[in-house]
Amino acid sequence: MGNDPYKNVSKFISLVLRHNPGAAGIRLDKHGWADVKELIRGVNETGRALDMETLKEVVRTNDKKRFAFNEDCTKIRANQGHSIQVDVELVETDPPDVLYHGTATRFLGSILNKREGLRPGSRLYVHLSGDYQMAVKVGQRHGVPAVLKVDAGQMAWDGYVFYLSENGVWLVKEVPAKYLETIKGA
Ligand code: HQG
Repeated sequence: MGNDPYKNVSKFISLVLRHNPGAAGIRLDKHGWADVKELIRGVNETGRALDMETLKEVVRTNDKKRFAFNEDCTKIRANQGHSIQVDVELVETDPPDVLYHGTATRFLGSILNKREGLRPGSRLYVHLSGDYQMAVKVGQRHGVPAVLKVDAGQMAWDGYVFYLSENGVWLVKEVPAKYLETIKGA
């Protein structure tokens, strides 16, 4: 993870494909696809070197498999994590009984005490993980990590729809506080 030679360009591509295509002067279609040639041209125009071979390596070696090509590699999109309104054709999937959400201890007051639950914030979905350790890592991005256990089985029973992204991230529109329990963090 720490020695990814493509980290900088990969971060920029994440920004472009999830949040701000205009940063590379491009547009996404309604399914979140960017034209590969346009993306390469646009990234180069920002002063970052990128060619097709490198882009393929970025996609192949990405630690979280964040990006996907279409079949003939003429289009590329982010598998999840968007803040712009796109439909990446997420697959509705029955969740396991338990999922985890990594956050920071400083957010627990509003999530649990104020009973706001988990909100997607600027993204389209709340991101959950089947793996506790991954949730700890996600939480660390925001500060002192806290991990919430999500009663996904009960949520599904109650009619909440879950999606599993191509790269294994569980997504749901919201998680009301009653389905949450702190298992790490104050
Ligand atoms: C928090 C990374 C206060 C929420 C990761 C989180 C993930 C609340 C933050 C993906 C709240 C939003 C997404 C409430 C939620 N009050 N805080 N009511 N409800 N929050 O970055 O889940 O590396 O948008 O707990 O691996 O941290 O980019 O979401 O702390 O899968 O591919 O508001 O990003 O993937 O932060 O991360 P984010 P996230 P990548």
